[in-house]
Amino acid sequence: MAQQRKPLVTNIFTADPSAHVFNDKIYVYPSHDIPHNGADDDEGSEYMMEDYHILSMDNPDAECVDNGEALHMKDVPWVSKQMWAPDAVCKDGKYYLYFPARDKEGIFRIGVAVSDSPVGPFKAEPDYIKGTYSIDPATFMDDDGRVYMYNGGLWGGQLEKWKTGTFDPNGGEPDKDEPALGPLCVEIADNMKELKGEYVHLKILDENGEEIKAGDEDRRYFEGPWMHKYNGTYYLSYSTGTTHYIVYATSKSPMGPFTYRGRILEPVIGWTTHHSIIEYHGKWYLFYHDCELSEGINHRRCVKFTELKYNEDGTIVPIKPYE
Ligand code: FUB
Repeated sequence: MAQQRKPLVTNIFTADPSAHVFNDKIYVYPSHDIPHNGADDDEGSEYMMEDYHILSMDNPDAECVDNGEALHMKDVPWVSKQMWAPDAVCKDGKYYLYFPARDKEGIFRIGVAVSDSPVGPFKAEPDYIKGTYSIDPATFMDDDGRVYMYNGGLWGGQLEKWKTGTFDPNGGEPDKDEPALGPLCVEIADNMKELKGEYVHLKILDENGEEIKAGDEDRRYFEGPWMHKYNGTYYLSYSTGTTHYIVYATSKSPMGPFTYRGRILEPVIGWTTHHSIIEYHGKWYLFYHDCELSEGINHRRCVKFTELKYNEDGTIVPIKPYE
């Protein structure tokens, strides 16, 4: 039986859970952390993942199953290393796994792999999706069937190196009093293997309609975006990285601009925090990770979930993960 706020599986280390409901079952697309004794750094070199395992649960009370290896780096011709946080979409009976990894030049790109089953095995396209860069793809199918990808992450995720639109290995974050870099958003083409158009940098505004500044580390975007829709409003949620919160901003459009609304999850054990949000049979759930299973080793994480509640005005009730 899966228990809320407990590791979903303990046979492997898992992180970055992207949860979805397909055919009335819950599927979780996580990163698969590989244990090692190397040091941590600001580039995230400690996150050495090489493959994906898909988790599934018949319902939130059922046992969580590790469905085994669904895709391995050796079968993805364009990847050199670090297969990080993935996500998946189901369209016309096929499942598309979107995943970031470093290409042969060491630049993070997003690739896609296809399967007839939500748990794989997935077959990767030979090259990454043209026009993509950085990490943490989160895919969202709107009610009209259009599919959007949100992605991007600072530091190890290289987002600031693309500030000018081309890759600058020395590119840094904006100054503290300048607008922060927002996540990227782009529509995915009907064939699910290309982009429709180019990335847009999403704007996240404060309560005065001003863009959140790069120095506002409690609220600015860092990595790990997620999109969901609740009562017709688009909720963009993300990690603030250096301050370790999951926070959210809302809009009437999937491409914003978004207005910051508050926190969803207080810091967990470990440096990173990463989440997803789903509805299952009328209840809402937050999937997240921490390092409880490894007693605090940053690259040995475990995926958990808990119920998420809204207030009547559409704000989210903040979650304290250990209370
Ligand atoms: O798992 C590697 C990286 O750590 C992810 O891409 C980030 O979101 C953070 O969780």
